[in-house]
Amino acid sequence: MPNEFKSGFIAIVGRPNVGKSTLLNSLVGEKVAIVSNRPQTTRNRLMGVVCDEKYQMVFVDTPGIHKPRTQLGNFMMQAVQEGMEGIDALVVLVDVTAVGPGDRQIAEDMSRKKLPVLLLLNKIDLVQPQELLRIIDIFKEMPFAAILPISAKTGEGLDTLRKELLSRLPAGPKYFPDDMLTDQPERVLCAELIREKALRHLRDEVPHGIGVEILRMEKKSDNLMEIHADIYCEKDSHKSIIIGKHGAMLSLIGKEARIDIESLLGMRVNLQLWVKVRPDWRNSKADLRTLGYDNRE
Ligand SMILES: Nc1nc2c(ncn2[C@@H]2O[C@H](COP(=O)(O)OP(=O)(O)OP(=O)(O)O)[C@@H](O)[C@H]2O)c(=O)[nH]1
Ligand SMILES: [Mg+2]
Repeated sequence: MPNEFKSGFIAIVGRPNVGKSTLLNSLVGEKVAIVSNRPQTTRNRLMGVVCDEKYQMVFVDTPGIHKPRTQLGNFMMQAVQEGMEGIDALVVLVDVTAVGPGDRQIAEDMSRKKLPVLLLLNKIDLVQPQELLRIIDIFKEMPFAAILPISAKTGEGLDTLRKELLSRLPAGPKYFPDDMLTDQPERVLCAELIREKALRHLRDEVPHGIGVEILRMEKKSDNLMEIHADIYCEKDSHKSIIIGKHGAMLSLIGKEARIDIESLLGMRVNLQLWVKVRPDWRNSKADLRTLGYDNRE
């Protein structure tokens, strides 16, 4: 039946930093996932819902595929696996400015899955057409349902992507209400926005060891939310960097996070941040559980 409602779950996978979360946000039209130019920004799987009168596409963003070196890394890779369970289609992203053997291996493995798999060549706004042709050549023998050049950032190619996906989705129900954009609770979104600002301003090994725990969210009036959060880091030296000279770095992170959280919650926010040293928290079961990186459902 040509007019049947279509729906389905579509996982977004690929190496770290290729633009998976940027793509999710562009498709949803709102920021539901944090984005940074540091690899391993996304640590958990999360959903973004895209609706129309004819369809509902539920995109599942996943952490970048990498070799885990910590318990947190194991959790992230498990989130990738779980993100690919029960899906109707899969999109594999590569960054056209940085295609390596890891991308080839992932593309090869994913292209053989028994469901529609699309390869997205992302960040085409950064390369010349000649270079794009060379990259298409690398993947063209692999059994993808389609290979599409896109820019998650500018939106180029996303209409074609939606059409290609729609033509491959089954008839199905509306899984989520029209106004639901993501499965992430406000508390998690707030913690993520704080982490995003920390990633933006910190470098070297500091970003990887950052975790954010929301301790308390308390509505003080109709128009004011008070939020207390801890920023975890792994060493005293990292703590000094995060706090910065006379507290300048922490106050910058706090200010930027507060602006985003205010627009998310639609009210004024009083954001109180503390920095805590938690040596090796990425290998501590208790800390991972506190931060929501828990393998048990
Ligand atoms: N120029 C350009 N930059 C992009 C594009 N898509 C993503 N980026 C940038 O690439 C970086 C990584 O983007 P993310 O969306 O965080 O990548 P990711 O694949 O989710 O990364 P992980 O969560 O670490 O696996 C950010 O700096 C984005 O702004 C694009 O189409 N063009
Ligand atoms: Mg991401």
